Amino acid sequence: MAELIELRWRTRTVRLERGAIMGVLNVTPDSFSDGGQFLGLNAAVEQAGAMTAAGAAIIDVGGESTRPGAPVVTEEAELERVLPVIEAINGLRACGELDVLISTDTRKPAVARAALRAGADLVNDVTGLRDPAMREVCAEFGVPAVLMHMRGTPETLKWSQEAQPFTDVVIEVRDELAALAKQAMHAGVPSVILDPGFGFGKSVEQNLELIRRLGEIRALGYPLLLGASRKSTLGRITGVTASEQRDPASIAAHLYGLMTGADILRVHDVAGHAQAVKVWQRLGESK
Ligand code: HH2
Repeated sequence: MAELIELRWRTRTVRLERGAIMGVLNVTPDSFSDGGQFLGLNAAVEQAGAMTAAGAAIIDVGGESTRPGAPVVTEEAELERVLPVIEAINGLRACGELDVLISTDTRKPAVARAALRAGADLVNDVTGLRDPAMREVCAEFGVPAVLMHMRGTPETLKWSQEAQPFTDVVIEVRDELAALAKQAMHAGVPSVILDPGFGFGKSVEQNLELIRRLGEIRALGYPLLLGASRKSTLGRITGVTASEQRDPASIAAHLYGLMTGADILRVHDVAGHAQAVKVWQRLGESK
């Protein structure tokens, strides 16, 4: 039996196996890997169904790319992209056709609020709920949140892969995430999942060091999410320039991350990861 991790809502608790998969569903024209592929409602909902059938426990619906240089998306445009998709997935769940959690990948409080109203179960915020209004929304709806690490303040944050100066990247990311978690819990967010922010303002070596020493962040006692899927660090290591061809590299990075402390993997290739995770889970079972 695989180890379980607990996500808490105000009114319920969900237990997921370690190695649970969050499938990426970007409803954007410009995401670095799947941009433009799932812009139409039918294509997006079909992909959500395919990812669920392949083993995703969570579908992460995003309407704004975080790739370096991506244009800022207005609240209206982001809502227009993600709401119909969340409503449709929620509708399929209501009639028993899909069994999956929905997360809203946004840093905008109004988008998070509307997404939660439309049926999203949790919030995935790459800015770590730094904005007090984001903490308020999660507390008000009583939902868990993924707090990702990225250096900067809400005013100065820009999507950047320029490596930030860290003396010890793992200790500093751990301490910054601990402070964000404390802030969120204090505001009444029922539970949080921490994420080191692979590829966000970190060098290749810093990203690798984070994966090698995830256990030090896991020791804070919160579930840990890792999102290395198809990212440019993997391209730099392997020389594979087309991001959609980096799934084998993604699986290698994620399996290593599971060994060092990750609980949930945020991935594009759900089927490939589901196979790999099953084998990893069986290998970890004692006879
Ligand atoms: N990475 C991306 C977006 N959201 N959320 C979490 N929690 N962790 C991550 O590592 C993370 C994230 C970037 O990847 P992707 O969504 O594939 O691309 P884009 O931002 O271009 O849409």
